[in-house]
Amino acid sequence: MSDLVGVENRDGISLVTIDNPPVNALSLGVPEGLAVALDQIEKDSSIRAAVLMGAGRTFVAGADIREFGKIKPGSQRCAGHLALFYRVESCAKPIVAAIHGTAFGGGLELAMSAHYRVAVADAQLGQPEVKLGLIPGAGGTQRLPRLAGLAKAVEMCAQGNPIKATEAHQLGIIDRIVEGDLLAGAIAFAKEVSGKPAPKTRERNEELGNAAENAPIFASARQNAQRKQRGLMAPLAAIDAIEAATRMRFEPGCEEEQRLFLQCLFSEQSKALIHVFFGEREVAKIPDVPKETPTIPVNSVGVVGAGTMGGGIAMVFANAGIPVLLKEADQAALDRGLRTIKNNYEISVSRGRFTRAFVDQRMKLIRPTLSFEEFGGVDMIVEAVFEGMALKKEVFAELDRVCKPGAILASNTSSLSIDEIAKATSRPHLVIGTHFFSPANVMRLVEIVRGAATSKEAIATCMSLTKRLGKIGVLVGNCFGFVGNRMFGPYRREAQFLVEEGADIEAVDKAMYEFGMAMGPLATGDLAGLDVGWRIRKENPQLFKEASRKAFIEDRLCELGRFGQKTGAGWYKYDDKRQAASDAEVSALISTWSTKAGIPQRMIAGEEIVERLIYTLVNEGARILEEGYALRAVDIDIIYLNGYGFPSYRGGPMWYADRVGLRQVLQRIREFEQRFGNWWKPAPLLVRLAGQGQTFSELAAKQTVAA
Ligand code: T1G
Ligand code: NAD
Repeated sequence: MSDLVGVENRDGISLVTIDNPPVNALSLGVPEGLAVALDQIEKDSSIRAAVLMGAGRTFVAGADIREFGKIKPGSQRCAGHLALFYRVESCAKPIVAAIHGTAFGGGLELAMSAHYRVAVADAQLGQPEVKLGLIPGAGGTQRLPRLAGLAKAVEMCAQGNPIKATEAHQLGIIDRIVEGDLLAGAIAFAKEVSGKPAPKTRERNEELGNAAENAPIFASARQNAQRKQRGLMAPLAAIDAIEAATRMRFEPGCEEEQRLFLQCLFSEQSKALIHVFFGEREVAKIPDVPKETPTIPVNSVGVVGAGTMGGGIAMVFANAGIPVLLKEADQAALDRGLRTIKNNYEISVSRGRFTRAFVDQRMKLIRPTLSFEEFGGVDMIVEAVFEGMALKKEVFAELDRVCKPGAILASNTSSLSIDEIAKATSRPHLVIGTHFFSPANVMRLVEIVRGAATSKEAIATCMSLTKRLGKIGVLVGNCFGFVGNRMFGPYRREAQFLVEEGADIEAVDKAMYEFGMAMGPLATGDLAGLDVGWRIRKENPQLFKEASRKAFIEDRLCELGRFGQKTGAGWYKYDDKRQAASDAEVSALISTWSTKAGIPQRMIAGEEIVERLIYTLVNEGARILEEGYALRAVDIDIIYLNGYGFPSYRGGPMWYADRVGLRQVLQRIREFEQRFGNWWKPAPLLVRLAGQGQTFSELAAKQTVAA
């Protein structure tokens, strides 16, 4: 008997407990233990029914994702779950799945193969496989539509979002919501149904509709997937599998599901998304800041500056139920900031994201002020005033004076040195960077910037706080532009070079959009504001003196006041609905200045555009890793997926390079260095890894980031 599955006889009810912490995944030994339990249930005449339950905090959270990498084409591993669940369903004695925590993926498939399901009200049920680039592979696409109906099954499998047990009860997936003790409730239920015929989900076809009524459901689901999950193959495969359930009997339907599942499993997309799944968990681990490091309680915060970022950051804290003191320089700016917050909330209510009551509550948590004197009681401050060192130091000196000794002082600076800012205070150990991304109330990423003196407590506090805010915190070192912007600068510079050499603005953006980026580099510049980079270039000429070539078009655009969407024109011109259109004036400006600079014009293929832009990210990422400003390559990947719209199904720039092959990437970079110039000098780490046939992913985590 596997020690991962326990069986005991409770007065004629067999209690089968899966005990495989932390999430009772169907790891090796669990299906085997379940098979033995089934033998006992079937053979033991004293057993009238059975209850299936997870030990600890959850039911089964799915197949063991770590095992997927070991599955080779032709292996029976996943078909194994299918066969086992068929046996569960075929058992003559009723089996009741008792659900708490999460029943996800193979966990929900197991529960649906049981004859009945009971759950506590706050349990969650879902088929999140598409988030791993997969589809349910153990009968989920065949059983879920039979229980929940077609439309809901398509939604759950194609989008991958969980539902609460209460909704699952209304849908007919769950037979009873158990108040109080789940085990007692499940055993009582099992006693009620023992001796009755055990209903098989696979025989329930009444919810499968007919071709005519189903066609619009599948059509709109496919449209939705192509629009909202652009480039992802798994959502479409999940829809195909569910459609098979409406066209075929159960068993051939499962075979079709298996075929589509294996297609996804062996795809590059799934490998990338599984890398992302574990990456999002890995970035929370900082080798020299162990998880037992004490944290500073944060139950109230102050935000200084209510502009583009300050307003969004105040909403993030209020949404998490943390009271916010929001300070501005003057009443007009404060009113403007509060108006923007209110408008953003109105948009969320109109889109059904928040209820009116929720928004009213949250607005009450945001208290405006014009005085620093009120900051004496707050646990943490996030500063988001204009990007200038002198002003930041002035503000931090004030905060250091008025805030209580243990309060953390964080800056949302996107490029300035945390160490320099900390010099304005008497508490450099409590000064840290919390670099949110615009719009702060939407973007999931927060770069947490470690200064030379920043304490482990301050780091641990900010890492756990970002999780509490529903964000992903990634620890980075204190170099110029930290990790994300340090890579993004050269990326956007290379985009300018491509345009200066003759590539169309639209062609550059289109190539990157088709590669999967949320937006092309030039359109992104217009969104963020071309003046932000212009001011940084003017204030930090030392940063660009090395490169033998300087991009010039954006400076020319800014000199004409074309800052992008905020001024109605940048690389593109914008109408009052911010719809972009190409602008002949810009094309003329480019050819004038490129001719003046003597840059030969040529047609540039999409492939070269993608390679030059992505390999720029990779090369700079390799330098950052080597210099120790990021702990792992996956940290860079998670930053780019959650802060810069890099396609998740490509895993991030460093993972992508690993999959292309570092030798191939290096060879192309060397060719670009030959053709274009020294800014393409390959990063020493890339040269070394390519030489040794290694990958970025194999690099061990650094102990800590460089300050
Ligand atoms: N397999 C292996 N490890 C897993 C795992 C899984 N399914 N789920 C979680 N872990 C690890 C995770 O890496 C972390 O490890 C620890 O458990 C705690 O997780 C056949 C094909 C359940 C909501 O997609 O969504 O079934 O970092 O930090 O925030 O058709 O984990 O501590 O070393 O996330 O409380 C489908 C994935 C699989 C669910 C808990 N199932 N898991 O969240 O903890 S495919 C999923 C989650 C499948 C079938 C198909 C969440 C959670 P470490 P955590 P949490
Ligand atoms: P912004 O110009 O929109 O807002 C700055 C606000 O600070 C203004 O409203 C101004 O009135 C206020 N302010 C100035 N002095 C003040 C003082 N003494 N007390 C209180 N308020 C004061 O700028 P932003 O885009 O929100 O940027 C703020 C910070 O966030 C900068 O450091 C910037 O680099 C960083 N950042 C910006 C973005 C972005 O995309 N805009 C993204 C990440 C980080």
